[in-house]
Amino acid sequence: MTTTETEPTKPRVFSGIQPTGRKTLGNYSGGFRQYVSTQETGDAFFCIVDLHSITVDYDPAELRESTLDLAAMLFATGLDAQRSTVFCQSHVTAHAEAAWLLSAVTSYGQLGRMTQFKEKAEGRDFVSAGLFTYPILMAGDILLYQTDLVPIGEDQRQHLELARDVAERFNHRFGATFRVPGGVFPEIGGRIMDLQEPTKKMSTTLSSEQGAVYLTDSPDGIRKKFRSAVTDSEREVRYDPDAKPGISNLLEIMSVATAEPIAELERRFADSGYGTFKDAVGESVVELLTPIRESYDALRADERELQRLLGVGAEKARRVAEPTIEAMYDRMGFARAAAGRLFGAARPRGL
Ligand code: AQP
Repeated sequence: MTTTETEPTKPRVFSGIQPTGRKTLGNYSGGFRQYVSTQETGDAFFCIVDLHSITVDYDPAELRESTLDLAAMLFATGLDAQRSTVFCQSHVTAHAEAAWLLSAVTSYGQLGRMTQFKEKAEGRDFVSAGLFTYPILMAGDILLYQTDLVPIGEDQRQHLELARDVAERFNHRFGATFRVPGGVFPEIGGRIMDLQEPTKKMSTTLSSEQGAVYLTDSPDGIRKKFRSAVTDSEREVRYDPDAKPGISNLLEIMSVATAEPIAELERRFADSGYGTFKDAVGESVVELLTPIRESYDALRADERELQRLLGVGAEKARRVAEPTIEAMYDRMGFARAAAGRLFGAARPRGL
């Protein structure tokens, strides 16, 4: 084990993203974009959280494909396999183990207050137990890596709060074991809204085709979606999320795409009609996403290389997670095999 793995001098960064559905501009803004900027400053781990994907109805064949889709998208948006550890959650069994152990210090009441659970459970005939316990798995994902910083969008704030509570409860009950992580939220674009229903977040699973912009949408498809984005009748390009959610969302999106401050955009489009403004927003997103889509297509075509990169990432992730999961078992009072983990590489003969 190298020194950098046990005593990181840079902050440890961790974030997870689900391999379900087509990734949206919201995921780009709260997720991908932040991963790339934090990889520059921290010792970064980015996890394709496939175990989370089975908490809602899904197709096993699609999960396999979308895991590689997401790996390609993580590299296409700028993650560098030399600098960041990119891996798949199910390749590191400590994640599932940590979730079970942490369930002992997670309150049922707090899980029931998670807004994402309520939103996703609403109106479904079948609500899996996994959808309810999902935040414990997420807490384990983060805590296993002794994480300092978690780059995420606003919708994950409540889940991160739960992870912090779980870490503190475990540390209090069993002795100091985890770092208590902090969130990194974008100043602009922490919650990109649905283009058709701008009071709801742009969502992979809940948005309509027209309401969400997908990272692999064609340039013309993107332009059309922005042209038909819902606004208001006032015709003034002004940032006011409460009174003007549609226009404010478009201003945030254009600011994310061009890195121009919102105030500057307000000035530039002060005398333009909504039509001109919407076209400009659409064009800025086309410019942002075109090189990403091209890079994605090239990377996605080489499955063997993607698998190789995920293999390298998993190996590093396993090494880094191992001391934490061992400490958890130990402090919780489990009798461990003298030669190491019962079912790990050091499994004693005869067991
Ligand atoms: N609308 C959003 N605005 C800003 N950030 C967002 N994120 C998601 N939606 C927005 C951020 O993207 C990262 C990955 O999210 P995820 O793993 O939860 O991916 P997902 O479930 O496929 O994405 P959705 O769209 O959030 O799906 P639903 O609504 O089905 O759960 C996270 O950092 C998240 O904050």
